[in-house]
Amino acid sequence: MNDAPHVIDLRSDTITQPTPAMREAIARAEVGDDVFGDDPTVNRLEAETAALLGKEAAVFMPSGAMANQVAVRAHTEAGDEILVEGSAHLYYYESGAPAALAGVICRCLTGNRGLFTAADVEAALRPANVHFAPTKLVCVENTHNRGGGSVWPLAQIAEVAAAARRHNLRLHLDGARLWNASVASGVPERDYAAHFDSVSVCFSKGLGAPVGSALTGTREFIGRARRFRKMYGGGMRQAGILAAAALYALEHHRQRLAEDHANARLLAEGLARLPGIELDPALVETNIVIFRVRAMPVAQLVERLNQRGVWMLAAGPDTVRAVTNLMVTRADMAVALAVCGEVLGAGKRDA
Ligand code: TLP
Repeated sequence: MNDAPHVIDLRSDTITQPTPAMREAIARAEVGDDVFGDDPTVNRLEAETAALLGKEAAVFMPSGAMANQVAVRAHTEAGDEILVEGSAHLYYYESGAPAALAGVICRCLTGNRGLFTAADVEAALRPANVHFAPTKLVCVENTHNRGGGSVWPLAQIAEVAAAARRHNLRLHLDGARLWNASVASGVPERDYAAHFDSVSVCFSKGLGAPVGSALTGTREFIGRARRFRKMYGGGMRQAGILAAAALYALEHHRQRLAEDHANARLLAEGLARLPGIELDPALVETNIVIFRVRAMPVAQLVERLNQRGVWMLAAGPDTVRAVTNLMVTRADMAVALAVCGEVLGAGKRDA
């Protein structure tokens, strides 16, 4: 029996656990040694992911970070420069991997909620000259995590891509939450993907698979990526166990992301009404809510919420992030808001 108190876990959509039906799909998975290319379930997942994104090929990866870093490695040579927004996951949260693993330098663009423009790309470029690291790659993140789950307008992506092409730059999309962008905007994943040479996607965030991502691109690029996946220690064996969960998630959990988005909006609207919180709910487009806290130190708020079973994470010195996901319901949003109200009210009395 499980007597643990009900926790409303909004730390991330990575906390999602496989549902009973997903566990059944895992149990039934046919497997083989994927390093030999023998795993039928991995092969099916790769084919379906590539088709969904309109790409020639895909390779299954253990994590989103590996998918991004293999992409950077496969697009560049040591000493190259890549253009990336300054709070993009690939730069901000991946342990310095572009420098450590690919030997590239990151030139950071300043985005608006993570989104930058073609003019930002143009302004960052320098003429070919022995003094400068050659710029090779532009990286985009959609939705943008630290941007608050922001969705790129397709036209803005097209302009950025056109600028990159004018200067012979390649383009990579960190589409860890591309599914959320598509559900929110109605733009199919493949329409976003069409502007990029490579796209990484995650099955283990909002889609709810326990593990797994994919990198997609041309057959030739994915062949090269497979070598770096192996080099980075990401060659997996009977990975069909994981691919089965990802296939199940692709089929059954994409459309339900709309529920996560509605819950996030509900949470944001309630939070915006609380004292000492700064947030524009109209900016909450998907499942990520980032808000500024004026009422008390962020660490104190997070700690007090945590003690009452509402789990969120500090996103910066005065910001908190809440991510709606498969494990929380609309009713949980009301409970979370009531708890936030109590904690912030108490904070005011303590002051
Ligand atoms: N994001 C995690 C943390 O690492 C911050 C989260 O809780 O949101 N791209 C994007 C846009 C991501 O948000 C993440 C994970 C990744 C890549 C990396 O995926 P994993 O964790 O599978 O390596």
